Amino acid sequence: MPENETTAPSLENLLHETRAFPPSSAFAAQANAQPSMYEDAAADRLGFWATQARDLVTWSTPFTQTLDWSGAPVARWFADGKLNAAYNAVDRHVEAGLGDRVALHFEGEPGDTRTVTYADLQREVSRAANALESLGVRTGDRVVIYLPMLVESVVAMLACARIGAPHSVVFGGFSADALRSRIADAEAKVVITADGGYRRGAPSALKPAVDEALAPKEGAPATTVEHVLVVRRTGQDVDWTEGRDVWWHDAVDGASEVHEPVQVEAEHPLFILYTSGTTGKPKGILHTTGGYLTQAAYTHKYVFDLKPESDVYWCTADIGWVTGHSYVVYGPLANGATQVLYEGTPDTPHRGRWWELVEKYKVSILYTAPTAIRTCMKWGEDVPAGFDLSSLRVLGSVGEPINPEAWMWYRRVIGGDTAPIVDTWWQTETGAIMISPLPGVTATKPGSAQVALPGIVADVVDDEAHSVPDGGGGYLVLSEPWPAMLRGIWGDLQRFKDTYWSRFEGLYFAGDGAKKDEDGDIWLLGRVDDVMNVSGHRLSTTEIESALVSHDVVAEAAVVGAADDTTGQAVVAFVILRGEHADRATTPEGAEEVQAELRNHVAVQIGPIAKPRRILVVPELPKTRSGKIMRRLLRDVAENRTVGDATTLADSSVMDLISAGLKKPS
Ligand code: 6R9
Repeated sequence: MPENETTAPSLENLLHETRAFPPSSAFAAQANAQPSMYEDAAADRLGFWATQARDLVTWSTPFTQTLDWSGAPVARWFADGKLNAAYNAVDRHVEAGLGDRVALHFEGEPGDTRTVTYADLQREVSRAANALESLGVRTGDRVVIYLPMLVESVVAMLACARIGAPHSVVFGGFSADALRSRIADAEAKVVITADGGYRRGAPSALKPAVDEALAPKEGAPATTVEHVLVVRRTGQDVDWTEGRDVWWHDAVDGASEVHEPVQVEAEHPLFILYTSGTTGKPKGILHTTGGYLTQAAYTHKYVFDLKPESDVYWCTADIGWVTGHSYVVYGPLANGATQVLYEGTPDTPHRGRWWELVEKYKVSILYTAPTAIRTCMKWGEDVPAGFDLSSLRVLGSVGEPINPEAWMWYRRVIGGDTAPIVDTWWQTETGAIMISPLPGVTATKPGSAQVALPGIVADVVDDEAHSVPDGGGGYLVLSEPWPAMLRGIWGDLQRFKDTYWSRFEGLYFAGDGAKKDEDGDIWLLGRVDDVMNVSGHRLSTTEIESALVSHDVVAEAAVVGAADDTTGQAVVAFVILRGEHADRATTPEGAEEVQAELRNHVAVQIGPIAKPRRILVVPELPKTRSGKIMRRLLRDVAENRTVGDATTLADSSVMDLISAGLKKPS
C-alpha cells in the first residue's frame, strides 16, 4: 500500500463492502454493451479500436494504420486518417436527416431557456468559425476560452475544432493570474470570454479577469493575444479596449452560416487543458483529434448505454474540466445525443433545482460527481422526493472515489433502486473513461470502478512494478496505449516522460492508489502524490503553497488535503509567519484577520476553489533530514488523529510544538 495514500479511513469500509447489484434482465436485453466485447478486445485489441474508430467516427480520409507506438510514450493513433471533430459532432447528423433533433436544452440559472437543434448548432458553429477566421485565427493557432456554461461555450469549442485551432478552456472560477499563465504558456492568439455569468442568483463578472490577465506586468512576457471576443450574457458594464475587444454578437451574428470544416490529420492537436501536477506549474495536457474522438464517442455510447433517439442525457460538469470536454461536448455530440446544459449552481434558487430539471426534461442519463451527491445527501431526501425522477435509467459518477454510502444513496434515492450506477475512473490525461462497469453487463459494486473497459489494459502494481494478487493493493497503472491518451505536456516533453513514464518501466503511472478485491475488481483509493482532490477538482499542494508564500506575512507554508465528508478533501494550510509579523497571530482576532487575508490571497492567486478551509499558524513545519515536508504528519493533525510515526523527522520535537500550539485557545 502506498504509504501516503489519502483515504486511509475509508479503506477499512471498502474492504468490508461485499454488496453487488447484477443487471436486471430487462436492462441487459436492451443494453448497448455486450459481454463479448471484452473477449473481442482481448483477442485483437488494435482491431477492436479500429472497428470503433470506423463505426463511431466519420473520416474524410480513412486511416490504414491503427497504432504507431514507435515513438513511445508519444502514441500515434489512426495517423494517416483525416477528419474534423466539429463535423463529426454536428454536420454529419444534419446530413443524416437529424437536423431537427435537439442537441442542447440550455437552462440559464435565472430560468431563461434556449433550445438548440443540431441544425441550429451547425449554423452557429459555422458562423463562429467564420468570425474567428476573420479575427485572424488559423489552423494551429491557440484560442483560450474563459466562459460560463453557455451555448456559446460549446459553440466556441466546436468553432475552434472546425478550424483546427486547438482550444484551451480555462475554468471560469480561476483567477486572472491563473488565466495569465495559461494564456502565456499556450501563446494564445484570441481569448473568448463573457461579460459575466450567473452564479448563486447574481451576475458574476468574468471580463475584468481577462483585462487583468492581458495587462502588461513586470517580469511577464508581452501578451500574444490579439483579440478578445466577448459574449454578452449578464449585460453588466465592461471596460473596453478598442481594437482588441470585439462583441461576440457583432462578430458572429452577421457572419456566414456556411463554413467548410478543415480536415486535419488524426494527430492534429484538438485541445490543451491545464491540470494540476505535483509541482506548482500547471501542466498543459495535450490531446489530438482522431483517437480522442474515437474513445470519447465509444465510452459515451457503451458506458452510458446511450440511445440517441430516446435518451435525454445530462452531465453536470463545467466545460472548464475534462469531463465537460469529453462528456458535454465531444462524446455526446459525436453520438448525436440530446442533452441538458445548465449554467448555474444546484441550489439556486432552491435546493431542488437539479431534480426539477430532471423532471422537466425527463433526463434519462445523469452523470455527476460524488461531492454533489454527498451535498444532496446533506440537504436531505425530501428535496429529490418532491420531483418525478422516474425517467432516470443510468447514473454515472466521476471525479473521485465514491464512498459506498453515497453510492447506495444515489442508487436508492435518485435511481429508484433500479438504475445501474457507473463509477467511471479516468483523468484529464487519459482523455476518456478507462475503468468502469458496463451497464447491462457488470454486476455493480458500491464504491468500485471495477473493470478496465474493453480495449483498455489496467493493473495494480507494487513498488517493484509487479502485478499484485487479488486482494492486494498498490498503484494503478495502464499497461497498453489507448486512443484518447495524452500526447504530451504542451511544450515540455521531458516533464511528460518524467511524470508518467519514469516511475515504472513501460507503464503509465496514474498517481492513484488502488486495490484489487477477491474478484480482481479495482477499487480506487485516492491520489498517492501531492495532488489534492477537492469536490472532484485537482489542486496541487505546491501551487497553493507558493501562493501562500507569495504573501508578505508568510515565511513558509505546507498544504495538505484533509478528508472531508462533502468535498472529499478540504485544503488545510499550515503557515509560519515572518518574524516581523509573528505577533499578529498572538490574539484570536489577529489570527483570524491573518487567516482571512491569506484565504483571499489564495483566491486571487489561483481562484476561490483553492481557498484553504482552515489555516493554522504554526511555529515550525515537520521536515525530514532531506528537507521534505512530512505532509502525512500534518494530515494527521488536520484530520484530528493521533500523530503517526515521526521518527524520520530532522527534529522530532516539532510535532509536539505544533500540537501544543494548536491546543492553545484561539
Ligand atoms: C475525470 C477527472 C483525475 C483524478 C484521478 C483520480 C480521481 C476521477 C475517479 C477518481 C476514484 C473515480 N478520480 N474519477 N477516483 N474513482 N471514479 O476527474 O479528471 O480532474 O484530471 O482528475 O481524479 O484521483 O487521478 P481529473
